[in-house]
Amino acid sequence: MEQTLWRKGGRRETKLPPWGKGRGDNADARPLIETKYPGGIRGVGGKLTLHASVFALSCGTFMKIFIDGKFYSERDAKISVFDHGLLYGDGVFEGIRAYNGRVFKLKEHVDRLFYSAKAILLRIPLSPERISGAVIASCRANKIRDGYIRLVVTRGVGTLGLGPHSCKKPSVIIIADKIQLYPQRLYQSGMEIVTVPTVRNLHSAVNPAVKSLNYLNNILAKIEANNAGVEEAVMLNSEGYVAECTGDNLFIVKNGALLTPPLSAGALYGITRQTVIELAEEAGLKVSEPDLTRYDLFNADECFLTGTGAEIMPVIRIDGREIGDGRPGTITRKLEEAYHVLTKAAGEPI
Ligand code: PXG
Repeated sequence: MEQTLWRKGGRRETKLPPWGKGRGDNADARPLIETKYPGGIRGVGGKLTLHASVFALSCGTFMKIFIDGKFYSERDAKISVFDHGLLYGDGVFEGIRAYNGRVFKLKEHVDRLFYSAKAILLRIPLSPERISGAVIASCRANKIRDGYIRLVVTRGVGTLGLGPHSCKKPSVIIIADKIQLYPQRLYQSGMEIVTVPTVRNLHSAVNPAVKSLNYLNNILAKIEANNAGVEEAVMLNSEGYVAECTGDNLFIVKNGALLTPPLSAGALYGITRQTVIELAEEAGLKVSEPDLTRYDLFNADECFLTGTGAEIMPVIRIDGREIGDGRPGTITRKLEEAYHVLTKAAGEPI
């Protein structure tokens, strides 16, 4: 099958609207330097190539963490123990990547953050444009050109008791750091995964489409995978259909076509999932979203996982069954290549 998955990189870039001072109200925080960015920016010396905290200890420099409009040194970046994000997991988050001096799919991540917030009746105190600006400013403040940005909105400080009405102001936190979700060798060899007993949350309970701070469902499945000696878990929904993995969406290739569980099966509306669907369609591959069973996974020609953190991870064994010939598949490899070409060239300039 001759298919080209190459595309010329480069998406239309939009300029971020300028934005003024943040509205953060942490009483003891001072802007590090007054700039047009909220709370000011101060770069750290050196390139963050080690895990940031190790780097900080060895070099005496610390990450700059954005909290409610101001940058704090990593040591001083603290939120209240009365924040309902901590007390109840009440809040939403995003995990975003920067490549080559650009923030990849920034608009999509910020949009999803607002959708998650709307679903849990959380009013984000900054506009989408300001949130986007704060993400860019955080990358600049930490000299991040390639990295991982954790964007968190908590319900804010309240009294003990579940009711969110006592929380007057949600907090916006941005950490710009590095991430290595899985060992590099697995990208070469492919990963083994297992199905785990913990069932994906019901839509009618905690909807998996909401990227909330309440990730215990996924964490329990992750623990079960790790107990079985593997890095990731296939999570089934209450009907026994495949939903996704704990932090990645799942795809299979069968007879040259791409299949991935529908969002209604309990999958997150993954931004990498969507990107891969678009790349595959551009390359002329047929993509469908049917309900999938374990049987479908076992008899797939290829399987791979997608996620902002994971990128594209080939899967070679599921529950002891070899997938295809037990090696990363050719369509998987071509999609990986196309994804890397795109990430190098597209995104919001930092
Ligand atoms: N499913 C779940 C449950 C996720 O949390 C994905 C799929 C992939 O979606 P994106 O939009 O990234 O293609 C996610 C992504 C972290 C972290 O530590 C975040 C995720 C997964 C693992 C770790 O920030 N979210």
